[in-house]
Amino acid sequence: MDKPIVTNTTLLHDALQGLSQTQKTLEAKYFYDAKGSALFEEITSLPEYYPTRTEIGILRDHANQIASELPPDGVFLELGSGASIKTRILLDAMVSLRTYCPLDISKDFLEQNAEQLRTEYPQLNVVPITADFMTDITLPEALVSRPKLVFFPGSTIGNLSRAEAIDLLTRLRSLPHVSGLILGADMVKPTDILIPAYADASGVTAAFNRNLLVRLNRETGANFIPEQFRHEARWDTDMSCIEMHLVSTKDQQVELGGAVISFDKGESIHTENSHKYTTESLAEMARSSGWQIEQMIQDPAALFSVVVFSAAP
Ligand code: SAH
Ligand code: AVI
Repeated sequence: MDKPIVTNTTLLHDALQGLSQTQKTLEAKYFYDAKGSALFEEITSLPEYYPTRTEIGILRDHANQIASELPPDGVFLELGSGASIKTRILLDAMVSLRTYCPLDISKDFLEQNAEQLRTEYPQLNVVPITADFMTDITLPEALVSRPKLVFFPGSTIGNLSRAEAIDLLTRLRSLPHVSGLILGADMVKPTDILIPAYADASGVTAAFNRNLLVRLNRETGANFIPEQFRHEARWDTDMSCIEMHLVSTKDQQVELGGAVISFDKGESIHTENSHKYTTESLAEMARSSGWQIEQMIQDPAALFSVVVFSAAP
C-alpha cells in the first residue's frame, strides 16, 4: 500500500496527540482552512446564529464612539479578522486611520481579503499578518513604536480556555504602545437559543465541524469517513460553554500517521469550546489581565457585549 502523503506535520502531530487522549480532541484553530473559513462565513448569516448580526448591530449603533478610541496616528490591529466584515463598520468611522493590520491563521483567506480591502479603501495601508495568536503576535518592525488599538470581535476569545484567554489578554496588554482593546464577547443565555445556534437546521455548522476530518484526510493522509461522524452541540453549565463534538456513528478504525485510532459507537471527538460570559466574568477577566473596562456595550436583549478596555494603569 502507498504511504499516505503528509503536507502538514504540525497538524499530524497535534491530531495524534489529541486523538490519543481518553476524551479525544482536535484543536478548533484547525477549522479554518479555505473551506472552513468559507463555511464560517455561511454560519454568520444563519437565522439561528445570532452573535454576528447582534455584534454588527452594536458596532453600527456605537461606531463613532468606538472609533474615537483610536489614538492619533494609531494602528488598528484585528485578531482573527477572517473576512473583516464587521471591521468595515469601524474603518468607515475611523476617518484618520492610516494602517490596518488584520491578523489571522488562515493565510490564503487573509491575503485574499486584504487585497479586497485595499481596493475598497485605497487610502489605507493594509498590512496582513499570518500568525497563530496563541503563540506569537509579532508586528512588522515599522509598526512597533506606533500607538495601537486592538480589535478582537466575534467572541473568538470564547474558543479559548479561561487560562488561555487571560494569557492572550495579558500579552495584548503588554504589546508596545497599546492604548485599548475592543472585545466582542457572547453572553450566557437560555439553551433554547444557544443550542440551535451551534446545531442549525440546515446543517452548515455540521459541515463546518466535519470539514475538520476532510482537512485531516487531505493534509495528513488520514482515512476518516466524515459521514460516519455525527455533529453534536452540548451545553456545559459549569463551564458556561457550548461544546461541539463529532460522534462516531459506529465502531470504526481510522489510520493516521501510521497509528490506528479506534472509535466505539457513540464515542466523540471534542472539536470546539465556545465560552459564554456574564458581566461579572468579563470584569474578572479584565482584572486578571491588567485591563481596565471603560464600557460594556450590549444589545437591548443582552445577547452580546462589545467591551471597551483601556490600558490606563
Ligand atoms: N472576526 C470574524 C471572524 C471570526 S471566525 C468575525 O467576527 O466574524 C474566527 C477567526 O479567527 C477565523 O478567521 C480564524 O481563522 C481565526 N483564528 C482562529 N484561531 C486562530 C489563532 N489561533 N490564531 C489566529 N487566528 C485564528
Ligand atoms: C469563531 N467562533 C467565535 C465561533 C463560535 O461561535 O464559537 C465558531 C463557531 N463554531 C460553530 N459555530 C461558529
